[in-house]
Order: sequence, then C-alpha cells, then structure tokens
Amino acid sequence: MTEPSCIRAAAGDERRGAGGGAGGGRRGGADTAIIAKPKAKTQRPSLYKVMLLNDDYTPMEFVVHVLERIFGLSNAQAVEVMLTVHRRGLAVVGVYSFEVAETKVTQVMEYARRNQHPLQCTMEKE
Ligand code: TYC
Repeated sequence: MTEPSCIRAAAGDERRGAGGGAGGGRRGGADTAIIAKPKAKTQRPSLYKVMLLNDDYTPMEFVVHVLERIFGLSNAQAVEVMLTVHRRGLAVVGVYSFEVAETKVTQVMEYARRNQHPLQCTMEKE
C-alpha cells in the first residue's frame, strides 16, 4: 500500500533474481512498467469573424433585413451595423466556430444573389 497504482502497473515478485541486476530494484524492473500519465490537453476551437462589406448598390433595407434574419440582430442593432458598414467599408457582424461562420457567409451570399444584390460577406480567423 505504499506505491500509487499509476507507477506500478505490473508488479511481479520483485525479490526474484537475488535482489540485484536489471530485474531486481524496487522500481523499474523487467516486470514493472512506468506509465506516464497523459496530460489532458483540450484545445478551444478557433473562432472566425464574419464580416459584411459595403457596396454602392445593395439597398440599406436589404442589409438590415439580412442582419435581422441571418444574424439574429434586433432592428436597432441591424441599423447600427448596416450604417457602420456603409460609413467605414466593413464591419464584423459576429464571431463563430468555423462551421457556423461558413454557414452564415453562404446564407448571406445566397440570399443576396437570389435578390440580385452585390452584397459581399466574408470570414476570417480571429
Ligand atoms: N452602401 C449601400 C447604399 O448606400 C448600403 C450598404 C450597407 C450596402 C451595408 C452594403 O454591407 C452593406 N445603398
């Protein structure tokens, strides 16, 4: 009852071999395995910024609608983000895992294309 089980994985009779030589010590003998405990390494998934780009043709109301419908923004938030894009050229709309970001970009591009607007949406690793 003196050694933790993680050190002595396979303990035979340690008195074998007249107490000396490779198989004889208290630890590390031929029938004793030393097992390194694996470090628990959990990594956070990378996050991606989804950005909306300005253009001269997409109607403001359409952009507001996209922000409400696809990104779940309130009307006030959507107007604010749309105006930021309009004035500064682009804005980060949200930050998501790769799969969610990719889906949002596809949804925006598809919806804009179907409505014949040149609205562009991209993603970038944070
Ligand atoms: N600049 C556009 C206009 O004046 C409006 C607009 C805003 C377009 C944001 C795209 O991502 C955009 N009609």
